[in-house]
Amino acid sequence: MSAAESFMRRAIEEARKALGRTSPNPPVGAVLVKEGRVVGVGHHARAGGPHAEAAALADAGEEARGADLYVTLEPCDHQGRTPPCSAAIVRAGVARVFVGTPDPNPIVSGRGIQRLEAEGIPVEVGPLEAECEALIEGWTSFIRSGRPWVIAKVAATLDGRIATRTGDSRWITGDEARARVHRLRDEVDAVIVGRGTVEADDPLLTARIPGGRDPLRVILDSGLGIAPDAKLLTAPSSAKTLIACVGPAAPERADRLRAAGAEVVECASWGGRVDLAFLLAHLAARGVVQVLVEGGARVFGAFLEAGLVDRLLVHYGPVVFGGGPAWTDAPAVDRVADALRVRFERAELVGGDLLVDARPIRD
Ligand code: AOF
Ligand code: ZN
Repeated sequence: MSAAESFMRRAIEEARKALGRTSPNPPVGAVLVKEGRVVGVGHHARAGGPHAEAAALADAGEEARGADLYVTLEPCDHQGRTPPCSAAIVRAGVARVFVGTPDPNPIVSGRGIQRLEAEGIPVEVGPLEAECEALIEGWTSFIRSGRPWVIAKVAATLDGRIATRTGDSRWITGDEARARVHRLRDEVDAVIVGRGTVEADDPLLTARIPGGRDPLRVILDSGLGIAPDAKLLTAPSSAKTLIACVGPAAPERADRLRAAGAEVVECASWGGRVDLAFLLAHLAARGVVQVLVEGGARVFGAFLEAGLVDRLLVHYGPVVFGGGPAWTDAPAVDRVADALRVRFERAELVGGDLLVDARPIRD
C-alpha cells in the first residue's frame, strides 16, 4: 500500500465512525498529513455539525499550514448549515488535497474541486476512489433518486426457506451472521418488517452491539391489527416505532398504538396494502437515507415486485428443511426468461454461513 493509500484508508476509518449517524448527510472522514506524519483527524459526526474537514483542521490547529489533506468526499463550497470547507482549507494554508470521490450532490458536485484549484491548491481525485464511493453508495442513491436506499436482509436455509413447515426458525444462521445484522441496524436509519414477522418472532429490531445506535423501527400493518403486547411496543427502549397502515386508520386502534408510544402513519393503498413508494417518500422527507428490510416473505415479495430493492443480502445457513416457506413470495414466473434477475456482487463465509451480496437488475 502506498503512503497516500494508507492516509486515505485512515480517512475512511474516520468516516466509518459516522456511519448511520449523519443522515440526511453522508459519512465523511478527513486526515491532515505533514512530512509523513498525521497531524489532524476528524469526521462529520452529525448533520448540522462541523464537516469532516473542519473537524480535522480544528484538530491540527497551526500544524495544518503546509499539510496535505486526505478527505473521503469532495469538500463543499456552499454556505449550508456550516460555512464552506473550501474557504476553511484555503485559509488554513493546506498544501494539497486528495479527494476520495467527487460529491454527487448537485449543490456541491465539482465546485469544491474547482474552487480549490482556482485558489492554487493542487487537487487529486483518489487514491481509493472505489472504496470512498462504496462508503456513500446508499447516500449517493438517495441524493439522486430522492428515496431511501433499500437493503433487503434475508436469513434462509440452503434450500431458500425461512422456517420449517411447523414454523420453527431459531436459528437458521449462526452468531456471527446475526451479529452482522446488528451492525447493519446500527448503520441504517430505519428497519422495516411486516406485522407477520412481529407476530412470529416478537423481535426488538434494535442494534445490540457496544455503542450501537438503534434505527427507527417501521412495521407494515395495513389494518393496524398488531397486538399491543408486542415486545417492540412494551419493552423499555429508546428506539422509536412507526406503524405504517393504509389510511384512513381506525381511530380507536390508532389511539391505542399511540398510547403505547408508537407513531401511526397513514399511507396510500396499493391493492389494500401499504404503498411502499409512498412510505419511502415519507421516510425520505424525514431524512431517512437507508432502510433495512428484514422480512417476512410477503414484505420481501412486495418490495421486489415494486422494484424497490437496491441491495440484497442473503445469509444462507448450512441446513436444508425440505419444506416450509421460501424467503420471498414474489410473483411466480412461468418462463426462465421472465425471472427477476440479480447480479451477484460478492460472496463470503461468515462463521459457518454463506453471505451473498446481490443487486436486483432493473430493466
Ligand atoms: C463536506 N464535508 O463532512 C460533509 C459534506 O447541510 P450541510 O451544510 O452540512 O451540507 C450538507 C452537504 O454537504 C451534503 O449534502 C453533502 O453534499 C456535503 N457534505 N461535505 O465538505 C463533510 N458531510
Ligand atoms: Zn463541507
